[in-house]
Parts: sequence; structure tokens; C-alpha cells
Amino acid sequence: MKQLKHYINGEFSIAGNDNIIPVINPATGEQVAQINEAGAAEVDAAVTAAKNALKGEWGSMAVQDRVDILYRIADGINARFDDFLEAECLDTGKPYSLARHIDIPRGAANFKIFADTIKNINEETFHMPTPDGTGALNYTVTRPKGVIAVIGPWNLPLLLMTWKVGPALACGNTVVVKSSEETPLTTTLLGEVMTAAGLPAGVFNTVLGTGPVTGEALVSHPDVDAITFTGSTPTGQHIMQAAAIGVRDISLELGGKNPGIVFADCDMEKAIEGTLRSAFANCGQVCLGTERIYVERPIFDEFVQRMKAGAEALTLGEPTDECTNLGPLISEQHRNKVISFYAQAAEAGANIVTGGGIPEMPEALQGGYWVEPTIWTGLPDDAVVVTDEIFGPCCHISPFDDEDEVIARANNSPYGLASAVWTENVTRAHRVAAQIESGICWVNSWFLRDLRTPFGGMKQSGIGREGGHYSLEFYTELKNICVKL
Ligand code: 6OD
Repeated sequence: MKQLKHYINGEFSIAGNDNIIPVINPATGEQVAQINEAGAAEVDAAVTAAKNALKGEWGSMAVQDRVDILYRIADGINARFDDFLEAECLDTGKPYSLARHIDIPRGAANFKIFADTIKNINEETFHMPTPDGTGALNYTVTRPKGVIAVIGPWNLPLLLMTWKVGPALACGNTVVVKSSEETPLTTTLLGEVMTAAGLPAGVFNTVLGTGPVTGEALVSHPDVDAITFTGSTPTGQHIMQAAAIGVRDISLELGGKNPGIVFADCDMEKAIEGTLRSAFANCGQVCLGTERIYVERPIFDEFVQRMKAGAEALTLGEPTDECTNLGPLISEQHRNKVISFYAQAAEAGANIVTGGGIPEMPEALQGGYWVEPTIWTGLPDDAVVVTDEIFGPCCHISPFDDEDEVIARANNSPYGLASAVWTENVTRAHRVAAQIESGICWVNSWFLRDLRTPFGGMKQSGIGREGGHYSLEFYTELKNICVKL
């Protein structure tokens, strides 16, 4: 059995507590590796290494040298593209066709974009008058925040972990990463890339294990200076409480129940293509996914029929098969959760347009965590499957009659991460986008990303923004120096 290792102070180690965690291929249910869970001792070793590395050559390195290393990390990921692809798809079951275009290229791009951004950051200086006429020079300098705890999710493991590690390193911090115990493979590979790229020991560390043990030891470690997390809202709330001890900064990207609004004047072809992707990509396990869709009444029936046809045309199968466009859910536990929502929808009297169960799969995949892509109609806005984040390949579609009504219904949620609006009326597009309570609103598109822009959620979908210079603000401490002349 492949034994995964923690990466601490530039070395791989299998030390851990007594808990041996199996790593499962969700497409088959077979074990592919195992982890010795990192306990308090391993977390302490990783945080100590990260703290010491701040005082070493990394702490005094010129920005251009850091930038060069970040470029070498990106190149290192690209040089081992196939290894990363295989590892990510084995861990998550996602199709190669998806990870090849999104997860792995973004893993590399997340280092390049922040290397480019940090090169162009200026520090500001003011010459200020003083009552005695001598004046003063008032300037602001930046320095890294310190040791950053990075806690990543299992849905886009490499993409979302590097989305935090890239800017943290660009700003000169050191990091301790805890990836999900369900998807540790690409995190481990990244340690190898860091060594090959010449990153000084202790700057990047990984500890593998569960949230309640490894994650808890990490967020409550007194030498962690800031915590960045992507995952569920309840875990985010728990991390906020941990961060309060020692008054540490946090960046949280949390849950969502994202609305899609389809007006009768949309380009139907594009709206169907984009909405299908937003509901089913990555088997619905994307925090930006659309789980509640509102369609203007005159096109409601046609839209539902075309969504049904699109969902039924999706191919579930071996991740390696280029024809596959839908993988399994991440785990048995998560499938039980998603299936319980399917049951609740049926009990609540939903019209099941398609799906609603567990599909028949070929023998080799029968142990995997497959579910049918599912569409419901006919439920009120307060039905559980219309209010709660499911994180599966499913959506509910309801009709609406006017713009104000649909904006109010879209905003009637404790979440506010993403939204999508489909209309060919440019004035309406701007008007509606401005009123939707979400950190990001796509018009006639979905998951179209420019990494320089602010990304994050309103309401219970998170705190802070990531992307471009917004990330750098989180990972930087500002100091103002005023020199009287
Ligand atoms: O594209 C990104 O930068 C991003 N943070 C995506 C998040 C997806 C959540 O599942």
C-alpha cells in the first residue's frame, strides 16, 4: 500500500499518531494509499519549521528571487503534468477531460499570477507638512504576515490549495498546508516540486490528517499568524472561533446556494450549455455551482426539457475515458448525504424531471460513489433542497414572472457566493447583476475567471476576497513609518 508522507522542513516523514487513514479512489471504492495522521507533535514540528524559515534566507530574500522560485514551482507542476493529472483524478474520481483543462493548469497558474502581481506592488510615500515647517516623510512598508495555515477542500484540491499557497509565498510568508484527508495525493507531489524548485526548507510544509485532529492542532497552534480556509460554513465558523484566540486574521471561502436566473430574452443555446455546466461540472461539487434556477415563465417548459435532455446525455464512467464528463461523488459519506437530499425532494413532492437515484455502473465501477444527475421542479422556495447546499449533481428549477420578484427570491438565502444571469438585454444584465447579493455574478457565462479580480462570498459564504492584489492584502502586514525631517 502506498504510504503518503508529511512534508516538514523540506523532508518527507511518515510520523503520525495511531490513526491510519485509507485514501480511496471514489470511482471504484478501492484503497489507493494510506496516511498516518499528523497529530499535535507533527503539526508542531511543521509550524516550528515554518516559523524558523521566516528568520532564514527566505525572510531576507529579494522579491525577484522569490518570483524566480514561484516560476520554477509553476514550471515544476507543468513538467510533471501527467503525474498531477493521474493523482488528482485517482483521489477525486473526476474525469481527466476536466482536470486536464482546469485543475492542473490552474495549479501552475496560481504561482505565476501571484509572482507577476507581487512584482508590480508599490509602497506609498507621502511628504507631509508639519507646524514647524520642517515637514515629514510618511511611508508604508510591507512585510509578510508570518506562518499561514492553509486548509483546503477535497473538490478542487490542487487548484484551491495553490490559490492560497501561491500568494502566501509571493508575499514572503511560510505555510503549513492541511489538505483534505480524502485528497492528499497532489499535496504530496507538490512537496516534491518545492524541493526541486529550490524552495528553502520549512517555507512550505504539509500535514496530512482529519479536520478534528490535524486541522484542530493547526488552527489552535499559537505560532500560526493567520488562517485561510475553503470549505463548509460550519467549519468556517469553528475556525473563526479558534482564530479569535490570539486575534489571528482569517480568510474564509465557504458554502453557497447559488441562483441562476434565466430571462426569456436569453440566448437559449448558451443558457442551457452554461447552466448544465454550472449544475453538473465536477459532479456538482463546486462551491460556485448553480443549485437553484429561476426561469421566466414563457420559456420555462422548453428550458426544463432541454436541461433534462442535457443531463441525460452526460456520460458517467472511467475518469481516464475521454468520453466521460461526469465522475462520482467524493466518498460514501458524501453520497449518503446527497442521496438523503434526493429522498427529501421526493418526500416533499418534487417533480423528478430526471435522475433521483444511484445509477447502474459497469462492474469495475460498482464500488464507487456514483449518483444520477438530477433535476427537480415544483417545489416551493422554502423546500430543503431549494434552501440548503447539497454539493451534488442536482438542481431545482422554478418559474418566475417578473424581475423584482426573481431578484428578491434569489437574494432570499443566508448565502451569497455566486450567481449567473442569462439575458441578451444589456441594461437588464447590469441592473440585475448590481442587485444580486453575491460576491461574484456571471452574466451569460459561468466560472469564467480572471485571477486578478476579487473572488469571495457575501453573507455566510465567507470573509475576505482572494485574487490579484486582494490576496496580497491578506498575506501582508502593513507598517507605517513617519520620519520628521
Ligand atoms: O476559481 C477560483 O479561484 C476559485 N476559488 C474557485 C472555487 C471553487 C469552489 O469550489
